[in-house]
Amino acid sequence: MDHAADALRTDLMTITRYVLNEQSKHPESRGDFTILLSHIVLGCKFVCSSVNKAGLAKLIGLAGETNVQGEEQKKLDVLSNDVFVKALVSSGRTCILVSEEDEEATFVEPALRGRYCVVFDPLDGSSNIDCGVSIGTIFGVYMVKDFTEPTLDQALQPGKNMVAAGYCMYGSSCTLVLSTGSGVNGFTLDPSLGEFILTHPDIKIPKKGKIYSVNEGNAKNWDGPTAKYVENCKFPKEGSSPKSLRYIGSMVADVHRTLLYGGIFLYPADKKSPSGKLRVLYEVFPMSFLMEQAGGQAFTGKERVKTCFLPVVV
Ligand code: AFP
Repeated sequence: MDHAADALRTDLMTITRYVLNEQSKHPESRGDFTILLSHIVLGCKFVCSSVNKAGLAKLIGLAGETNVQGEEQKKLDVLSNDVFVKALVSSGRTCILVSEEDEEATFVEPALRGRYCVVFDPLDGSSNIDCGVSIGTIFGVYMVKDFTEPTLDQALQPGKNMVAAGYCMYGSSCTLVLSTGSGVNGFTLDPSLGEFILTHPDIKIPKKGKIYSVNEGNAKNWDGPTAKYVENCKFPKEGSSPKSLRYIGSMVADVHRTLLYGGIFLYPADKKSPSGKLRVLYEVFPMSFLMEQAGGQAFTGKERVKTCFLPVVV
């Protein structure tokens, strides 16, 4: 990339401009998705700013703690959930929200209902917050046929029915990766402009990768084929080089690296977690959507993730 030319670039493709361009390709579109996305983007900016300030503001403390002003503090993941729920409800384009932080789905009040159901993990990788490692928000969007009377089964749809998915990674930079079903694009937040700018157009996962990514601490509980696969990454047949191991423990960061550098990320089911640890609806389905849109694959080990309900490997 020519950084000098980049610095002089004045014709910026912001995420809003990008989505409006896409919208204009569908004359029947009423702009609902554009509005929904602008509210998701607002949530991402808010959480990014909170993550950046977390150390200073002591947002990383336990929920229920009080700060020096005697105000109750919210843990970062609780705060992020509040931010996204409010942003999504106020968009007027959602009818059901399913969040990793809430035990029950949120049914939006009738006056604010719209035709989308959003499933999301507001702050995934939260065990990494206290040490400043990359974390992220993951989201998937379904369309609901009859949004006047939404029911829970409209949120419990297979991944293949998703109409859009993405994640925002809060790392050394803040990057929002999005697919609306025709490829994957990455946008980086320019803090001076407060805008996400298209920096990674049409992401395609490299055909071959030299990295495998897995929590090997679980190896003693893996089944035979999984153990054999990982063994082969380390001790390949004569003539091939071993793969490198990279594991962050924050799915957004591990998937982001896999999308850009190639390779495999897996969280296999094991004796301790027979259905795997990753949450199907708001972790595995959105990431599988993105992987496939970027030319990659997502498997449970037995079948394509997007057509099933119990995936264990991405
Ligand atoms: P937390 O949000 O509890 O940190 O979980 C993160 C996560 O769901 C996913 O982002 C990681 O890939 C995975 O769990 C890490 O799990 P291990 O810590 O068991 O490796």
